[in-house]
Amino acid sequence: MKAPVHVAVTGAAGQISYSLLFRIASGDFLGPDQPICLHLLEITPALGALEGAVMELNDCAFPLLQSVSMSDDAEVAFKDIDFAFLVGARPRGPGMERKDLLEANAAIFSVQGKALNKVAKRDVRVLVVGNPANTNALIAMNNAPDLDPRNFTAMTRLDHNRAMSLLAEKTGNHNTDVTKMTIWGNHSATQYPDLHNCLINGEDALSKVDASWYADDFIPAVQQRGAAIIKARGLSSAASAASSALDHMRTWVQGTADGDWVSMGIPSDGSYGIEEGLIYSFPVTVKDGDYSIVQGLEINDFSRERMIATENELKEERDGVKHLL
Ligand code: NAX
Repeated sequence: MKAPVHVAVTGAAGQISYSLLFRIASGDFLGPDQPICLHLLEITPALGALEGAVMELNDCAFPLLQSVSMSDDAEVAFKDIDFAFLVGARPRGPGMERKDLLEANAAIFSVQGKALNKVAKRDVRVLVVGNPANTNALIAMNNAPDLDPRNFTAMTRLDHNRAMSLLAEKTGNHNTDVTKMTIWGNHSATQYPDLHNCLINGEDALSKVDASWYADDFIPAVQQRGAAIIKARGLSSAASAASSALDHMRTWVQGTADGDWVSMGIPSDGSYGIEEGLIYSFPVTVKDGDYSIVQGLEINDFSRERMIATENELKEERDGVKHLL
């Protein structure tokens, strides 16, 4: 039997985790032969609810699940972990301004970044799901000076998956027929889902749809999909977010398929003129556990304008929390 991997999940009593924990423990993350130890982090008032979720995890009698620990202290939860799913975040409360929300989350992610820096394995892979995901990842990364910045990522895989599925539906194909989808920028309404390099069954996706559908329907539909789900369900996306978080981490470990890529929020190295250091979503390929930004894509004026708009939003978010970086 393989040695267990140690996986931390924050916000473990929340709704995304209610799907995520069970899928990690059942083998959906790293396969049916990889034992798992779960390290769960919650705020103190939610530890009671978390106990209930842990009782259910135990009741599943998952063969792969070796241990489950709970804590309200990040330095305890992150001790010697291999993977961190940072899902927990402060939701926007009544009357809370965007600035207050950024600050409240910045405070959480600076503490968690410091804890990762102090106690996690040196090659820990970190995925930030909690919003504002890109800027939260930036804060965690900047508070972990002893860890490789490349190990801090933010989730835009849900946006990527949404875009693939909406395009497949529109063109009467299956999502597995769609390759080379790209989400640029922030996981927010400014993100830019780009079809210029996207293929459907190996053929140019843009040749299969109207330019007006692309600009006026598709892009806003991907950008607003989260809001559409809240409207329909009365709750924000949870199972799909958990599923995409698993996709993100699994791809990071196992690699991308030949001839395809995925979207990941990662520290910019200046590629495509995006300011270095921002956590920006790029198209990436992954090989041997390491990601590389897809280079050499042609960027036209339509794309450039949208890539800059979402970059500007990320700069504003960063400038709002500069004191915590
Ligand atoms: P919930 O409110 O159901 O759960 C969040 C949990 O985090 C709560 O149990 C809370 O007690 C806990 N928490 C708060 N502060 C914490 C801290 N300092 N340490 C540990 N735990 C803490 O939210 P849920 O629906 O699970 O969503 C979680 C986050 O994911 C939200 O920020 C949400 O906006 C974000 N999302 C991000 C997505 C993405 O694609 N990047 C998509 C889905 C989702 O909207």
